[in-house]
Parts: sequence; structure tokens; C-alpha cells
Amino acid sequence: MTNEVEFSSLTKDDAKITFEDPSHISKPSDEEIAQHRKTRLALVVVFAAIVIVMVVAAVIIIIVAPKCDKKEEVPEEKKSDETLKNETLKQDEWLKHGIIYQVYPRSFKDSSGDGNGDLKGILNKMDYFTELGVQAVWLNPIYDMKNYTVIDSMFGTMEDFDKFIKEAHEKGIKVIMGFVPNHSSNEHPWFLKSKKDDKNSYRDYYIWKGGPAKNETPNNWISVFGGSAWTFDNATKQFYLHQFSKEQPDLNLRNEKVKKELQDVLKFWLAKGVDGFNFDAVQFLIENENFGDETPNSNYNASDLKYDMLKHTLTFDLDASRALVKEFQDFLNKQNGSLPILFTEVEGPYDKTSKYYEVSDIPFNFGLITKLNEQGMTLAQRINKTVMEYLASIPKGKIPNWVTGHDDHERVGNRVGKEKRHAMNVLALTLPGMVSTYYGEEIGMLNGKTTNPDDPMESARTPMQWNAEESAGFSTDKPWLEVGSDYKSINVATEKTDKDSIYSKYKELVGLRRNASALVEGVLKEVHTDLEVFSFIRSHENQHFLIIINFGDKSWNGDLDKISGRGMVVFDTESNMVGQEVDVNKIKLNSGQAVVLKNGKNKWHLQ
Ligand SMILES: [Ca+2]
Ligand SMILES: [Ca+2]
Repeated sequence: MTNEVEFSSLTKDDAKITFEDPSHISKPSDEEIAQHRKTRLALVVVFAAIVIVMVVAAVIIIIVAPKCDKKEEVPEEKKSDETLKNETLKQDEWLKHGIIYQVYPRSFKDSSGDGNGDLKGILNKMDYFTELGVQAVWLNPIYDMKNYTVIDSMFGTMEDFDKFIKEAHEKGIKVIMGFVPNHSSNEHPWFLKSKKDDKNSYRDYYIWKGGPAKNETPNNWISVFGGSAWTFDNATKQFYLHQFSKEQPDLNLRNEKVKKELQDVLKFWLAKGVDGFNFDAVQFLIENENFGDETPNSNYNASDLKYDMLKHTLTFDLDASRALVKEFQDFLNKQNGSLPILFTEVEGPYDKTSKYYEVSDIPFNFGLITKLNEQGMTLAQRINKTVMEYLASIPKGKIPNWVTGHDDHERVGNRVGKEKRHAMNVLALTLPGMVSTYYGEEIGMLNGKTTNPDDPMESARTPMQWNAEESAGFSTDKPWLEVGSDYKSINVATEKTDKDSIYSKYKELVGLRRNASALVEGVLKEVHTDLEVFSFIRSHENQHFLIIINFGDKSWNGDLDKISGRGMVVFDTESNMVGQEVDVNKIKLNSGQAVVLKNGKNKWHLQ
């Protein structure tokens, strides 16, 4: 604008000089005057045109010029970038040091007095989660298996769920919901419609096949539970596929309509406020579409599970299954206003399971459950091997995780020995990454009585032991599963009164972990493993912790291989050593005992 004004005033002065110059005083002729007028008029028109063009150009520049608009938007963009980054960080932060507490809803707390745990019961125990110091509660599926957007009536109502999630969030606790995308109930309306005839629009929601001949299954595939993976249905004289029980028909997840249905379900629960999902059995999602026979497993022994008779190259862990998980993860990431976490349950060698980090936030690591039975090794050696192999398999920048207990596996104490329950909690809580604690492991619950021969894992789902009263404080009526016979000594109320109980030590370690960056972000370095002891260091900046755990059956009094010097004992499952500065090579540990040392004034040295 300024330039333009200067320019036009200059030309006006020039014009004045031209027309009012005294040297032109000699009388002009009429012709000359007319000529001057013409010239003047022409010049005025030209100047006016220039001025108009420049004003118009300036206006256009102001309106169109992207620079001006950008200048105003830059801080906005930066802000939203940062907000997003912070939110992502927040997600990473809670996961990095996060403890997820897995609740088996039917067994946690019964509020209605019918012997079955329910949502109100879990809600009433919200303070227990905050006291324990966990960041998230993971609920095994609570929706109705016949309608995925309705709460199973055994667990209560949608109102109960709304209240539960509201209170959880008020207390800063995330809610992770179990979800099973592989199959539905055979009583689900989709399946009822699908089996009616072979022409209805739901037929392709499941996997139907005719056998090559009457009474012959389409192929040799077997279900996880042992029998054929195919069940004949009389109405349409075809077989349907089920990788699990015949009451759990596999959904046809190559069908876009089915995917959309499941995504709508996820959307529904996200709108309810859930913070993430755990997808069960993702390695079973997609099967080879040629439906050929699977190869017999030549290493099969008669004592093995029937499922292991075949190599499951056509039905298990297909690339297509991983691609589908990725689709779901992408779908979740696109949802507005939330950053839902996707957990996946995967099993197998670490080079296989770690690939699920490419398609889901956290593939659960069941190694401390499934990989501790290698022959010819002691528990300490197996734990060392599992921990180091797992950490080496984690893609850069991803958060490791440790699951010690789970509803499909025996209780920790029954797997590794009753005396090692403390030790396993110490291990999980001092390793790098997220921890998943199955309800009851924080008080050292053991397998209960198995009442169902079809599901031996019910022994790991007996009611939570709250106190020494009748039914362990779980219910006022007869619980759906018998309470563990040890509930008078193993229960929350009793253990709270004992500073050396598994509960108290679990809590103490959670507190230590919360205030110790080295236990959250520190790298791990193994410093010693022998037949009994596994020992490692966690270091971050100037903070160093030395963890020594005796997984052996007898007391240990050895030298650590790769370290010497002194440290301050900050945690001891038996409390006696806490506060003492000790020579790291002169520590005596009882069977199952674990200590955590901090690098004191006299630093230790790695060799
Ligand atoms: Ca109930
Ligand atoms: Ca499947």
C-alpha cells in the first residue's frame, strides 16, 4: 500500500512539472491546446488505470497470498501437533510403567448375592485398584455373547457399566475390554440366520463347506480342543468351521460386512469410554482359503495335546491374520478424540509373536507362563533365557510387557512353586516395560478345585479371596466356583496386616517402581545367572538398581559374576536387609527371596 501511494504521488508531481512549466508560456494554438488536453486526458486515464490495477492487485494479493494465511495458522498447527504428541506420549508413559490388572468378572466380587461376580462388585472395589497402584483394569469379555453391544445380564446392566467406567476414569484408571473377533456364539442371531438356509444374507458371515463325500469333513483340520474343526449342520447339509468348540463358529473375517459389524461394535464401546481392547486368539482369525489338508506333525507324542497332531500352517498365524489385526488397529487409530490401545493375545516363538508389534500396540508376552518348562534347565536358567530372548525380539521403540498369570493358565504358584510367588512378582515388576497382573496373583492365590472336566483352567478362576470370612468375602451366597481352601490365610484383609505378605511386598514394589526412572526407562543388563539365581541391573542416567532373585529351592550365598562393590538395599521380600549398605557379593538369599539394591555412595562396578 505505502509503495503504491508514493508511486502515484510521484507521477502526479511529474505531471504538474509537465503542464505548469513556465517555459511553455508562449501562447499555444487551439490545436495545440486540444492536443494537450488529449494527452492530459490520456495520461490521467493511464494513471487512473494503473492505480486501479494496483489497488485490485493488492487486494487480490492480500486475499490469495498463502503466506499471510499460514502466518496465522502456524501456531495453531504447532499446537495441535504438540497436543497429539503429548497424548501419544501420555499413552506411552502409562504403558511404559503401567500395570494392568486383569479381572475375571465372574470371580472378582458378587454384589447381587447370586454367587457370580458382577460389574457392581468390581465398581465397589475401585479403591482396591488405586490402593494397589495399577493404571488399568482389563476385563475379560462382559458383553452378551448373543449381542455384542449389551452387557451380559450375569454381570449387570449398561447403567452399571456406565457407572463403572465413569468412576474408573475419575480415579485415573483406564478400562481395557476383552474382545473376541474370531468367533461368535452358536446362539448369536448372525449364526442362527446363517444356518437357516444357504441363500440368506448371513450365510457368508461364517465358513460353510460341503464335504467331499457324505459324512466326510471338508479337510483334516482339528480344533484347539482336539476333535474335527468342522461340524455338520443338518438343515443345509454342510459343515461349519470352528477352530475352538463347536458352540463357537468361526466368523468369516474375509467378509467385509463382518469386519464392518465388528468395527461398529468397537465404535460402540469406544463411545462408552473404554480406553482399549484386548483381542483374544488373533492368530486364528484367518484360514487358508484353499481349505487343503494340514501336514501331520512328525514330532507328535501320544501324550501331547491332540491339537499338536498337525502342523497348523493353514489355520494358525497366517500373514492375512496379522494384516487383519492391522486393519483393526488402523480403524481404532482413526477414531476421533481417543487413542485406544490395542492389545493382542499371541503365542509361539518370539520371532513370530514380536511381528504383532507391527500391527497392534502391545502383543501380550506369555513367555513367563509358557516358556518356563524347557527340559534340562533350572527355573533361574529358563527365566534368564526367556527374558533375554524376549527383550532381544522387541522392535526398537516398542514397549515390552510381562504377563505372569492369566485366566487360561494355572496360577503362578502352581506353575513355578509356592515359594516362588514373591520372586515372580519381583521379577515382573523390575523388568523393563508393562506388567499384567492376573487378579489374585498380588496375594499369591493358588489353583482351586477343578469342577469342570471340560475346562481344567477353571482352577485358576476361583473367587477372589478378600477376607477370612465365609466365601472369602466374595459373595453372600454359594460362589459359582468353590473358594480356595487356603482363603483363611491367603486373602487381602489378612495380608494387609502383614508387612512381609505377598500383597504388602507387591504394593511396596509398585511404590518403588513409581518413583524410580531406572525401573521404568532403564536398560537391562544381566549380571549373573547360575542354577538358582538370576540377577540384573537397570540403569537410567545416574540411577542404578541391582535386582537379585533366588529362584532355587535352597538358600544361596554366592558371588555375582559381573559386578563388585557395595549397594544400598531398598527392597527385600523378607525386609531384614532394607536400609543396609552391603557388599553385593556377600548377600545370602533364602529360597524364593529377592532383593533390590540401589547404587549407594560406594558405587558398584561392572566387570
Ligand atoms: Ca452377581
Ligand atoms: Ca478364524
